[in-house]
Amino acid sequence: MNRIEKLIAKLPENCDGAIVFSMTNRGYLTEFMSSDGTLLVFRDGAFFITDSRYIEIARKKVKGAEVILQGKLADQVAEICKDHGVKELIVEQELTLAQFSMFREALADIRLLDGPELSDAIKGLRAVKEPGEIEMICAAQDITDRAFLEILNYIRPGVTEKQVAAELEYYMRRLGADGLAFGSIVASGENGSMPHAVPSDRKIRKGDLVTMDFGAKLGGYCSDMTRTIAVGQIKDEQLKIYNTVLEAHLTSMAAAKAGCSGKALDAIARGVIDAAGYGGCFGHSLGHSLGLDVHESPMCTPSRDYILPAGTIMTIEPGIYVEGKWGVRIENMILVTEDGYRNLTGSERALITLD
Ligand SMILES: [Mn+2]
Repeated sequence: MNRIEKLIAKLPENCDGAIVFSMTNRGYLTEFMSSDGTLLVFRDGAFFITDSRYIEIARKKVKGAEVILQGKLADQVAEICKDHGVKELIVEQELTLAQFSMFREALADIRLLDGPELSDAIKGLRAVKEPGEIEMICAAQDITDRAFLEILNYIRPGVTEKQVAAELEYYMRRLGADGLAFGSIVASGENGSMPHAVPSDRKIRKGDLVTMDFGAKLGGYCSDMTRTIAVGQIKDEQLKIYNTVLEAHLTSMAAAKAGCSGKALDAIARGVIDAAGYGGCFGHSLGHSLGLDVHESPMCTPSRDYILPAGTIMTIEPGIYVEGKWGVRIENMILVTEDGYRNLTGSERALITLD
């Protein structure tokens, strides 16, 4: 079964089909990425409408849908629906209000269902990676790991966070990345207490911890890793934080297995951090899935209980952030399996100290 056929099997019974408009959901289902396009999925077939910029390549690459050149989109969608006797269509929750209004106006005779069922069905498909997707994410991570080794030769007192980010990104591109999975984070010294700090002109100094969170994109797929390294001699408290985060990372990861609860894994990591006296210093979730997007469902979070299926890829990324002082985060990706997990990140996790 191709991905569109898998979606058809999961469509709620009360609808005749679905409109998939958002970029990554469309890209996932058709296995063709484009900034423009509309996918109509009916029980008896699917149609992918796109404009002249993509039509030639779409005709070669789109899987499981008939490719149609875009004219006046709203009229085309209405006509195709009429030809197929469609009365009720489910739309994604990812649509903007403006897009939803456009379809509602164009499809006056059709009932549009805007519940979560379509988005949840696609999330469920995307959560379980196919072998080819796992291979691509591993290849993206291999580039990311190699870029990390390279950057260790570049970091020294006096270079700025922005310079480190630029070099990291250059290494990833040179090693074959198509682009970045997300804007790289390089946070040194006191900037390390902000989990999503933007690289600044701050110069790295002796005694700094430097957190780098980055990932390559390859074939549409993201990788994601974080390492905190030390430059020069660090204080005992910095080392204690590092070792606590590492223990939280290792113990929560060790409990990962298909069918386990993401909330429970988060609680294991949070328990280690709280017990070391850093309660309240780990504000974000333990981890997230990723694929075509850098953040995907499911998650390991205290705010909702997700059950992790076999074949999902999760990040495990606990951190401790002490405002105005410093921060540490260690992030690997794992493939969740029936027996446990497979670690997909090759880089060293023991503290690396550069002189
Ligand atoms: Mn991450």
